[in-house]
Amino acid sequence: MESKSLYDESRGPVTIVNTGCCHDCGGRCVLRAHVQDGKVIRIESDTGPGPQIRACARGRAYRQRLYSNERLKYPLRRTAKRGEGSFETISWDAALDEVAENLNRVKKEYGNSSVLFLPGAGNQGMLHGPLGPGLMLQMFGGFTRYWGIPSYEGALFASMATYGTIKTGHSRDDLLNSRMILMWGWNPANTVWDPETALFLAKARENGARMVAVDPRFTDTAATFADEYIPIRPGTDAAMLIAMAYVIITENLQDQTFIDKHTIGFNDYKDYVLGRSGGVPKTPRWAEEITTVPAQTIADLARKYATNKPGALIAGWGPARTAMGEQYSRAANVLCAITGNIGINGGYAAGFMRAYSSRETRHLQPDKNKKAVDKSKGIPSANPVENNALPRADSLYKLSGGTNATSARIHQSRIWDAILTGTAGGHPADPKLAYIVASNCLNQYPNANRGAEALKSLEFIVVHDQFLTPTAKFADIVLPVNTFMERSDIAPPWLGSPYYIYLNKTVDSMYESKTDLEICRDLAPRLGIDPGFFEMSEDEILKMFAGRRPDIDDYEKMKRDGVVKIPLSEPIVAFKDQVKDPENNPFPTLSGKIEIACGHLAEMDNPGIPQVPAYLGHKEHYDSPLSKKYPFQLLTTHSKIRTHSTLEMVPWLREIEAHGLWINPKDAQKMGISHNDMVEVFNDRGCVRIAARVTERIMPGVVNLCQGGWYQPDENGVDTGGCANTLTDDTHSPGGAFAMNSALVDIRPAGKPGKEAV
Ligand SMILES: Nc1nc2c(c(=O)[nH]1)N[C@H]1C(S)=C(S)[C@@H](COP(=O)(O)OP(=O)(O)OC[C@H]3O[C@@H](n4cnc5c(=O)[nH]c(N)nc54)[C@H](O)[C@@H]3O)O[C@H]1N2
Ligand SMILES: Nc1nc2c(c(=O)[nH]1)N[C@H]1C(S)=C(S)[C@@H](COP(=O)(O)OP(=O)(O)OC[C@H]3O[C@@H](n4cnc5c(=O)[nH]c(N)nc54)[C@H](O)[C@@H]3O)O[C@H]1N2
Ligand code: SF4
Ligand SMILES: [Mo]
Repeated sequence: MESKSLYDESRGPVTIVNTGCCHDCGGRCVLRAHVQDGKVIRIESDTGPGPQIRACARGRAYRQRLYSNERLKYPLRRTAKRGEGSFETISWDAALDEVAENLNRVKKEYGNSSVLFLPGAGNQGMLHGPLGPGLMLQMFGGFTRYWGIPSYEGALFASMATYGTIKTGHSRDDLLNSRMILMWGWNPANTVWDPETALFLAKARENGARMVAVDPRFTDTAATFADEYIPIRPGTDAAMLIAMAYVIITENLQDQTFIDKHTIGFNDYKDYVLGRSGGVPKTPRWAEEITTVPAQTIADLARKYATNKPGALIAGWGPARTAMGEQYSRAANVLCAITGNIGINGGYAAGFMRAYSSRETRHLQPDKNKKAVDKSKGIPSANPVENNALPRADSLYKLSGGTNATSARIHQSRIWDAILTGTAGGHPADPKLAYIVASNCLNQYPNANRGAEALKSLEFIVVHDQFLTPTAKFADIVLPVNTFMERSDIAPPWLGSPYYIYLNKTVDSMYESKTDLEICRDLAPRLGIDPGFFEMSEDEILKMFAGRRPDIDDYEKMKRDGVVKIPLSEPIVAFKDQVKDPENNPFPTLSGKIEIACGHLAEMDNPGIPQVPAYLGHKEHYDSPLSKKYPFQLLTTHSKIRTHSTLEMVPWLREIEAHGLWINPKDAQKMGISHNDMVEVFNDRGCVRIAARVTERIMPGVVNLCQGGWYQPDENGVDTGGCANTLTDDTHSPGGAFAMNSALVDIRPAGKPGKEAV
């Protein structure tokens, strides 16, 4: 398509390229790039029929990332100590020779398990990003990697334990059938959760649904959509959900027919809730002490949710990203079950919440791990290092479709510990070399100071990225990668709406940057690997991927349009068949029913993951002994101006919201801190110096530092870049949840902006 009118006519014609944005931000949106003389001069979004897949400010501001002067332009070799950030420019040949030399050497000296592969979420297209390097290293004889995804590991574990699947969601249009919507620790106004979510929340509100937000912060979502906002102390949600069950059970508001027909273990849960099996009755008064939510509010919400059916309890992942995160998710799932809100229009099962299956990775390779696991023989794997490793005893290995249960992997939060302590520390490998692709792991994994120490101890580090991130500063070799505007790809939506976007290459690769795939093509021969796959053209591979998806029937049309929206004849409702006809459609759990008490968990016999959901404390809980030393609970939420640490360098986005520590005026006043004053936030793991954002939008006793600020320690080791993970704990819950919203901290004033700390 050509048009000139809007533009300077003395220059060339303007072409509109249908492309998209595919960073890991809860979206995957249509972008229409206006290109003139080989340069993107303007970006707009979906102009097609609704519901539109509309880009947010981050995608629309992408020109400032594409053309940022901070982009990596050439391959770099380190010239100073790790982390100092001094590099020299070298040729691609010299860089790849050095990477290959080190890979070959480490393999020979220590074996493939010493090669640590750390893929990140930077690119969410099917083709570009870590896919190529992963296949290459697999052909090279394998590597050690992590299990546990910080996004959702707690929610996933709970979803598997309760329902045996992660497909527990409804398509968003079904919100129009809900009479009540509980937005629990969920902030899609910022985090998107598929681009049409805000539209359907707005429509549901117009439709008269009662909307309630439960969150320690008065979020943009609460401000925009909620009729009622309930602040809650972080990490205590399980107590509130269990007390809601108490009200429902003692007032006989449960859906007994549904419970009898579709669930097992209700009586075990009832015993726990009523205090018959140890402990006290879990009354609203009991929960008020723990959560700070008034008992009356808890009881009212329970009654309304149980009697205004259908109701959608949407249990966000933020509260599950806590030290005992899976208990909250399990308690939410069970509340949906005992009220019979599952398998019906307008209801919701909570759980992991995938609706449509477009994110499943069938296009890559047959997943051998989907076979039933024989514990004595181990898990078959395409990665030679993992082949036939036994399943982890703390995993739900008898169920297929959750986290890979192999004991050959290291939990992501323990990667730094594994580098520093290796097999002697109980880990499955002794990492010597890190191969890092599309990941700012130093910044994004918990406990960044420990991460820096770990990265310093490795023999060799190679990073593929687009910017010199805090992680890249620790690399021996940094390889410049192009952005999604400089290549083609297909991207499924973030959680699972029924569409795909096709990203047409918009401009040529800038400077000497390449795709991750091209890097593998050039590296493969140096590693003695057949570069076959890597020599296929982008178009051949994308066509092959699309061909393996039954819901993409016209590849060329998708490519032309930049998007394929799959029409639904009716809203997707998880477990509709199981609830309508249970005889012929068992739940994919071991019992075939919703497991309020989970048999697999009972076998584990671990008090940290009891068979029914429970409220459990931990070492950094609000009432733990450590809270005397560090009295504030720190949240590290997802920022509206970044996708994790990506887009940090975009000036337009920085104008939207300044990075800072959210603190309630009551707390700030006690310490003499005013808005914009510098503060130091600290605990035993580190210290961050940052401006205070004094706001009533966060409850007293709780502070928030959005994750993604770039780690930048000064000469005293104080992080001046505002990286939340300078403060977070590198351990995980018994079910694998990350403790990123469970750090205790203290705060001290550190002067006025621009002045030295006091
Ligand atoms: N703009 C933007 N969008 C994104 C991303 C991004 O980086 N930027 N990242 C994407 C990715 S990969 C993911 S995994 C998702 C993450 O999506 P979420 O996990 O939903 O996002 P968060 O902001 O971490 O948390 C959501 C809410 O939970 C609240 N919360 C935290 N702890 C507790 C608690 O203990 N109890 C209660 N009730 N609430 C709590 C927070 O205050 C926050 O408002 O977002 C995706 N979307
Ligand atoms: N404290 C705290 N920490 C968190 C979270 C939290 O809630 N709290 N959330 C966690 C979550 S949910 C997630 S998903 C992770 C995300 O953590 P990461 O996966 O590390 O995500 P990003 O920080 O966005 O870093 C991705 C990097 O990939 C680069 N990149 C983009 N596209 C490409 C490409 O095509 N090729 C290559 N080679 N590089 C590319 C970007 O420039 C960027 O540096 O962070 C986690 N960290
Ligand atoms: S940053 Fe996310 S929500 Fe925004 S345009 Fe890109 S993919 Fe869409
Ligand atoms: Mo995530």
